[in-house]
Amino acid sequence: MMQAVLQEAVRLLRTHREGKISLVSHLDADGIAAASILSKALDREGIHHTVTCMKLDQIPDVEPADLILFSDLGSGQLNHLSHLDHCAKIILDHHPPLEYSVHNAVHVNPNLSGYDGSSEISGAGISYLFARALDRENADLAPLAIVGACGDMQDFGRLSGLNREILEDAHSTGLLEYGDDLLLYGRYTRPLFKSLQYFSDPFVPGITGNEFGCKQLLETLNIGKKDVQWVTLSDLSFQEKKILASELVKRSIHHAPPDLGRYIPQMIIGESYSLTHEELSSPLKDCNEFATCLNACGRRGRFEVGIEVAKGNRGIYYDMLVTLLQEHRASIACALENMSNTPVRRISGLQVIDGSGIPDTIVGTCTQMLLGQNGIDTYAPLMAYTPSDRDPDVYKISARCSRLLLYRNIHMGKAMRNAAREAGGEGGGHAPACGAYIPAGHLDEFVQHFAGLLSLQLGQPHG
Ligand SMILES: [Mn+2]
Repeated sequence: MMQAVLQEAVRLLRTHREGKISLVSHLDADGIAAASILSKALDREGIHHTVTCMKLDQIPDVEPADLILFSDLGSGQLNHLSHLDHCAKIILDHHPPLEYSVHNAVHVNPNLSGYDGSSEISGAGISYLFARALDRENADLAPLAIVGACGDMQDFGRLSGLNREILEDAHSTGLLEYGDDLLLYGRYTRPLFKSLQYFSDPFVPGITGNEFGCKQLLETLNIGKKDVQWVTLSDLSFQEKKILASELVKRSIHHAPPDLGRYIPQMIIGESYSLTHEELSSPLKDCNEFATCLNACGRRGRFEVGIEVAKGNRGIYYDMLVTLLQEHRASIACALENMSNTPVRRISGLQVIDGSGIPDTIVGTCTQMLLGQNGIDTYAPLMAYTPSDRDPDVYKISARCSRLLLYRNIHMGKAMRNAAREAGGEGGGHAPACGAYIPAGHLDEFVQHFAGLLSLQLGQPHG
């Protein structure tokens, strides 16, 4: 089904190959991975092009070209493309499409072909399928599609659907390996106690956010150090990982709501994805960390650095990426510090925090990290708002929840989309992570709607 429309997109590209071509992608990890795949594929065809990554609210500013390829955005913004009616367009997106007809466009979206774009394939994945339709040789770009899927948190449990097919492509090129492991962040790059300290979904009592507790546990279990040096998760033996995993499972099951306890093990042990050709201590080795690096480039306003590195250009670009990652982490740490005394309001089951101290580019990440801190309940959704960079009369909204709540069939992205529309804004996203832009005067109305819709999803009384 999707093959036909992919072929149509390939033909459209070939007809315009001598014209002015621009790539427009989303300014997040998935979007930057998507742009990297497309840019590399066009380079290989000898097709000149420009690349821009942007936030969704910048789409009305997209400049005309003979052909514009949109990746990881577009489907939800079909109503904002009318100024580009005269340009040929290829839209490669996995977000829910608007029912809106666009002129002069080939629209590739898995949701239109019976797939679930929220879990089965990312924007980078669709872009990869396009690149592969262009030339089978582009199969070596499959690892970047996995990075994009990780960036969009589609690796929950394990990659499935079209992502699974792409994973097999990536594996068969020998560029990626996967297998079960503890789902700790910093597998190759962080001392084990740090990986534990930052592990927050599910919340592990005495471990999450507790450096001393992490060191103490590792000492008790007699793992985590080689001679006097801290090791990383990847240095542990299978047996050591098993001991550590069962301790984490035991502790978090005690803390989790009874109906969710049985899902805890699969949150702690699951599939991890590593790139075989990256150096062992590189933040590009693990696909999830690679995604963080791309995200950091985007958030720091330097998406082109992420694209160069993803396309395989290292050296100076790699050094810049590492610096951007450090700056990104420092700005998050600073914002979290500013937020440490901010009170949290409860509206039905929704926790709401005024995030005015947080730059709008990292409000999502900060919201994620606030779960389980400062008395914020890990097992209830958290929403933060902050003035948008672009327009102080508009609020940028971000919401996050534990992925355990997905087992109660929460889908915050859908609730966000509907509540935003009701309040005269725009929003949407994934089940455990989403965002919106809301006119300042409609914030309270939006929060009420959003809280109400979440209560309905969770089957709780609202009011
Ligand atoms: Mn995406």
